[in-house]
Amino acid sequence: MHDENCIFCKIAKGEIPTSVVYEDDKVIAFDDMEPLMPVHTLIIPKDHYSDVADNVPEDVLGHLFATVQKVADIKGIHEDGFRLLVNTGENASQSVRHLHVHVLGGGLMPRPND
Ligand code: DGP
Repeated sequence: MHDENCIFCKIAKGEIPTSVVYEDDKVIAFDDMEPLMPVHTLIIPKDHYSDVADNVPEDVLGHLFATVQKVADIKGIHEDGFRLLVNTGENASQSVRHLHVHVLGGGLMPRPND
């Protein structure tokens, strides 16, 4: 369940130094290297799935999203609110083809159509 050419698989295996926010046996959360907001953390499954539509088992999806509130608590953004972003495929400009959830917070974000 790993792709040796995938940068996020390398992060999941601890092969690349990363600012880890949370980790357990199934997921790892780490700070984005190009933050768009004061808080910008990525949550990934440790197993490799190219995106959210890559036949990801429901328990993996559930665990991934259950981790969101842990990250929000750790980062102190739970109360004020935050945004989740899951870019999927070419039209969404997904640049890393390993499923990841962006957790963005720490300030007011305009609605996408504003
Ligand atoms: P996306 O466009 O949804 O595929 O976003 C991928 C994000 O991953 C982008 O915001 C930059 C981030 N990223 C890419 N490579 C690395 C890395 O090696 N380390 C960290 N911390 N973030 C990375």
